[in-house]
Amino acid sequence: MSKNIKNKQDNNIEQLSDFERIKVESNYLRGSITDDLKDNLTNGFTGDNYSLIRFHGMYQQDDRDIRAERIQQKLEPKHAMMLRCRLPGGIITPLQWLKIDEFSNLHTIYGSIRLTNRQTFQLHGIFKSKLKMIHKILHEIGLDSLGTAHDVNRNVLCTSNPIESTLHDEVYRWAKKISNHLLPKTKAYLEIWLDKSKVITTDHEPILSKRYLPRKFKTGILIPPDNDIDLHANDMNLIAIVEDNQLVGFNILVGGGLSIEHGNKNTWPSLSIEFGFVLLRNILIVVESIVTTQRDWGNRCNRKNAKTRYTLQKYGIKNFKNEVEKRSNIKFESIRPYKFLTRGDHFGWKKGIDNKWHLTLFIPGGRLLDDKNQLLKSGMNAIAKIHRGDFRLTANQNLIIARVDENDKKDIEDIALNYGLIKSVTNLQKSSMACVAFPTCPLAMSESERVLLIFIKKIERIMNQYGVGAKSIVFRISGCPNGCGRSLLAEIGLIGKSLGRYNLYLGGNSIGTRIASLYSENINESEIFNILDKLIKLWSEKRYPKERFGDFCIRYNISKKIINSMLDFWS
Ligand code: SRM
Ligand code: SF4
Repeated sequence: MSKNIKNKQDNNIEQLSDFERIKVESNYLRGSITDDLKDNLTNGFTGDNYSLIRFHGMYQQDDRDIRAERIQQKLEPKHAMMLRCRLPGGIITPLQWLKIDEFSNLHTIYGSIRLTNRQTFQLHGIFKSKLKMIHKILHEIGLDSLGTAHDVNRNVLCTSNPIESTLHDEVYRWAKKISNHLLPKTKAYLEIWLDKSKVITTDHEPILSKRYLPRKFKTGILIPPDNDIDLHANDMNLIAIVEDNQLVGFNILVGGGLSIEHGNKNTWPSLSIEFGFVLLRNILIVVESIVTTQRDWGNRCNRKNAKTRYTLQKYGIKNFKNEVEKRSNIKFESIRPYKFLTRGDHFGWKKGIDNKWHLTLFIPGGRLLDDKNQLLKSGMNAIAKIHRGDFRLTANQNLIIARVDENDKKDIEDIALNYGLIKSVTNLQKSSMACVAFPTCPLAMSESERVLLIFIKKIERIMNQYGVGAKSIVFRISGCPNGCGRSLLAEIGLIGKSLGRYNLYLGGNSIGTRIASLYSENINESEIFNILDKLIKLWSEKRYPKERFGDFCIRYNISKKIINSMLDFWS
């Protein structure tokens, strides 16, 4: 297909993005990946395959710390892949963990397991020659990485709060069901990575189509009052509604998203919009209809405006919703009452209603790796060897040792203490987050994960100085405006501009239902902490009892309250 073909859905004369050609010509995501795997001359993938491997859950990267040096030496960049596992709702068994842990120790450059804020893990630094090995290992333990990247429905999130255990089980099953329902149906993954012989039947993608989606699509399921998955980062959200102790259905919200482009006013973040309530029995068809409407109406010319929030803006919320009702033959009922009270994880030991215990651990920057201070990775390995429950990865890059019997509690706690997995953690640390950024992320403009603890310490010093050191502020950093660290939902959010320089956003709230606004642009570290010094001092002096920093910033007109993000965000 030529890229000059008109985008028929839009009936305009814009050119289709080249990604559309790649998808359609890929033969259901096969491309010539198999040929590239046989090519030992390079560690990278060529042409369209560079993009196509993303549908299979891998990104080609290179170590940016040594990129310039290698260019000087006229060497190819040190290509290696990052693999992101599919783990709807973030649950993984100890046995699965041990296998992943072993692979990361033996066959990755960095030796780490990186928990992501979408409840899964990434392995960074896998050479091309080891890719089939990791896919085979994943398959043997019942996992895969299909559809964790690119233009499909991504890893489905699910509230990880362990307290409501029975309800959690039921809602978690929905996360898996939706993930499976929306998964690419192509056999390409099995053929390429698991050497399954080519299946004779023709491929068919009943939901995603041969063109797949116009852009990434994100889904989350929540159990109020927790908004631990940050619903407003997702294209589609399902809020569990419980009546008479029974899950009866979900409120559906559509169109959240956080990424922007510096200076591009045609991009903006958006809260997810309430569509209505749907009974359990109708959930799958409604979910599917939302996805197919976005599939058919989403912008396939300009990827910057291709996500669901832009489709809603272009066609109108009412029209989009009517189309979903038409396709599903289900009418949305009025939204049923729900309320969010918290967003962060519930650290420490908590008892579930099934008498099992759950231990939530704080993992700095989501990175499991041994260093001289903490043996986080070895500690998890030791726990996995004795644990008889499971692990839950949270959407805040932390980890829950879940379903622990009373009898095993002490042993697990002893290991966690010995290896530094339980440490005293400040309130600021608990509500902080950073994206990966350097050295692996090709899009990073500034540091993020590697400066997280340094920045936290500086903010804590200021907070202590003004007597508010024990308070919590949601603080987040992203290394570029893609905003993977969800900085635009923080009370203090930093977004990278260039090395050492950031935009400072203020005014999000504690439960993640308000978008932060730009306070200061392109500032360096010392400017950031000078500003925060003044503002935290003011907050400590003028705040109402219990008033949070983000709320104070709005009340004091330090930051603007964003009501309509499309209009307000850049004004
Ligand atoms: Fe992200 C791209 C890491 C959550 C918005 N993100 C990337 C890539 C793959 C860079 C790339 O395209 O080459 C990063 C890999 C870095 C590395 O070396 O590992 C990356 N994103 C991450 C993770 C690991 C951040 C983390 O520290 O946890 C998260 C993985 C989630 C997962 O398991 O699937 C991650 N990314 C997010 C979120 C937050 C969320 O989903 O809750 C966002 C903002 C919400 C949203 O989508 O609006 C986000 N990532 C992006 C974007 C901008 C997309 C857009 O709408 O324009 C990109 C760039 C792109 O897709 O073109 C991106
Ligand atoms: Fe990379 Fe930017 Fe995402 Fe950070 S926000 S992981 S720098 S793409």
